[in-house]
Amino acid sequence: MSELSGLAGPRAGAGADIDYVQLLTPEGVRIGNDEYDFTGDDDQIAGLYRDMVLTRRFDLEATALQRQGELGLWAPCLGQEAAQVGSARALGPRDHVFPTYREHGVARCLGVDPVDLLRMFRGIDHGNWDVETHRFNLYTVVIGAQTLHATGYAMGLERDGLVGTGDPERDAAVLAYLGDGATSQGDVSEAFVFSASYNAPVVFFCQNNQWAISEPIERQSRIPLHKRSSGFGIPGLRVDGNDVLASYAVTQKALEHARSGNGPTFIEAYTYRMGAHTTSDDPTKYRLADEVEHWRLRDPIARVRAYLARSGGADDAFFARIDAEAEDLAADVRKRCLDLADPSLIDAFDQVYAEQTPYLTEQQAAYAAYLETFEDAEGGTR
Ligand SMILES: Cc1ncc(C[n+]2csc(CCOP(=O)(O)OP(=O)(O)O)c2C)c(N)n1
Repeated sequence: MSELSGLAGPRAGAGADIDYVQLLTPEGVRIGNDEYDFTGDDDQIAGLYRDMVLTRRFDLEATALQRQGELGLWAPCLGQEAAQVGSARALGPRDHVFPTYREHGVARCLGVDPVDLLRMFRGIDHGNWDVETHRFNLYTVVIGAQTLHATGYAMGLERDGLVGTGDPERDAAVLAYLGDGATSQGDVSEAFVFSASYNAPVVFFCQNNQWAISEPIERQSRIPLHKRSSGFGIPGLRVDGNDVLASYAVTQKALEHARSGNGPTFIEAYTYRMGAHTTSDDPTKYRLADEVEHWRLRDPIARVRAYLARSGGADDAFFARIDAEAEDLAADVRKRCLDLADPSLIDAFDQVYAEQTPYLTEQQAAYAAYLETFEDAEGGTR
């Protein structure tokens, strides 16, 4: 290895000593931190455990559905459940989220029907959940673009007088998710510049899952990711992304900081993508099994289960109940996915504008008349 390439540091995913905020060790032991604390009780921790188990089970079912040809593609979140659930459960009732395409655990916490996620990956719509009801924007596949949308929205909140009023019933912030690879995008640099310049109430939550498809993080950044934002004047910190309590605590504090008018924060959640980038990817082509094994020992769900079992916060009956609920969820999602109807072209005319225009009504009628000329026109999918 040349001296220059040595600057990139050790294989980040392979066991380097990492300095980050951690409140629950991989063995399930709670530890203290001077700045961050999880103040919830064991019932709340059991709730976080449930969120993670259900997220994982849904994610596995979606992966299986893709393998069986029911979805065109799936981007698994396996291994990232703690980063997603911890950060999402820290959201306040008026905060708004801008996700990438992998935030299935966040979608769950914000009440998005999991079948609505499947519809997108099945290719029958472009995302149809109500973003205002769920405060969860549509998935964004253009890497990094959502950080600009988030920044613009956050600047809007500020202009609407919804930041730093001191009234917890009013103040709001924005949580933008991004990947480690996204930090290499120009859009993200622009989002940093604007959010810092305008003191926008936005928290950038970067899930450093170590890989941007086949590109390892140390090839993209010579410094730890959380140090990147300081060049833009945005405080950055690193959290153990496989620790749901720490992810919750740091996000809660950063959101509060933003809501109070103190501006943006960048959080690097240090985690790992256990599965493939998407179902079109084969990670065995570019990463070693021992790296995956290293991270398997840091499983985000196992450590919470170990903690709850030891503390008495949950018993065997609780764990069995959650497992049964997860199986029910998977069966329900599978059934409803298989029942999804193919879209009909005739309906597309109704979805262009909120209110139909006369010209489109005319076009729709002409298309319907055209369909009538076919004997098997039922469904209008020609
Ligand atoms: C602007 C843009 N460039 C390239 C791509 C192709 N692409 C899809 S996913 C991906 C890697 C993203 O990695 P990261 O940001 O680390 O997120 P992760 O998928 O690991 O969650 C790339 C380059 C894209 N979707 N958009």
